[in-house]
Amino acid sequence: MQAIDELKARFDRDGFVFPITVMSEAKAATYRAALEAAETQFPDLINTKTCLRRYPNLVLPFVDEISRLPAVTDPVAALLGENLLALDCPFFIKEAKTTSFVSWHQDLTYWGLEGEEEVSAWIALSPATTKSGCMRFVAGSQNQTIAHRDTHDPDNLLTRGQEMVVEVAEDDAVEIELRPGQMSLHHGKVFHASHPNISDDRRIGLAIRFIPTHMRQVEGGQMAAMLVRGVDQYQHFRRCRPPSGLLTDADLAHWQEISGARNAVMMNDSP
Ligand SMILES: O=C(O)CCC(=O)C(=O)O
Repeated sequence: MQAIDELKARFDRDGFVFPITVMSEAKAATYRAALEAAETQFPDLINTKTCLRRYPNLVLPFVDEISRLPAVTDPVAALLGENLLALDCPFFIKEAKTTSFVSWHQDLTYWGLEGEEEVSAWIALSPATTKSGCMRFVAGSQNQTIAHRDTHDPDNLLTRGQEMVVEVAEDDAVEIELRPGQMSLHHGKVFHASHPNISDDRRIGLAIRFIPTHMRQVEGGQMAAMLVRGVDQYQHFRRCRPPSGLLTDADLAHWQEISGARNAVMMNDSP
């Protein structure tokens, strides 16, 4: 009880909480191996431009499994309630010694949701360190809404290369270092960014976007979401179906339809 109260207090004050251990390093290594086997077997589909970018939980059973682990959803349920949807869960992968980065941004400014009841769980499947380009958060920044501009910088991992129009004091950033199997939770409006990976290993993170079932989408068209905990008595989002196997044809067709709708929302108003 005390731990949950402390988690909520830290989340409310800072807009993030870390590190939370959700599995052993050995278990994280098995999920990483499953990911890398799929990347090798299906290189045209299991890459950061296609199925790893949007709803990998629809085609990769192990991603669906991670999104339902009680160790992951218990802390989220303490913040959002017992009935949870996963609204997408993109992988953010930076290859070793590459220039990919993430500019300073707030998530919720371009997702078309009503209100701010959203929590991202970022789960490390490899070491997230300052050297590998871990996420960086500005504590307490979730209480502001900042305009963003699209840059479409090809090195930026964000959909539109969007960035906040204000300068962020780099010294204010907290480095969110995580061991494989640990996660951070962040508020959808906390300022966050990450530098390139200058380490010798890949930096692999799975970012699960959790929302309570009563959340509504108010802009950009109807998106789909996966019920991962509790019941959905509202049905505000189109339902996703858990994968039936590894990248089956039926699941791929389902993925295409659903990811297309989310892409339309994410690019809404983008020049
Ligand atoms: O993985 C990163 O470096 C950035 C991830 C991010 O922006 C997010 O999860 O909202």
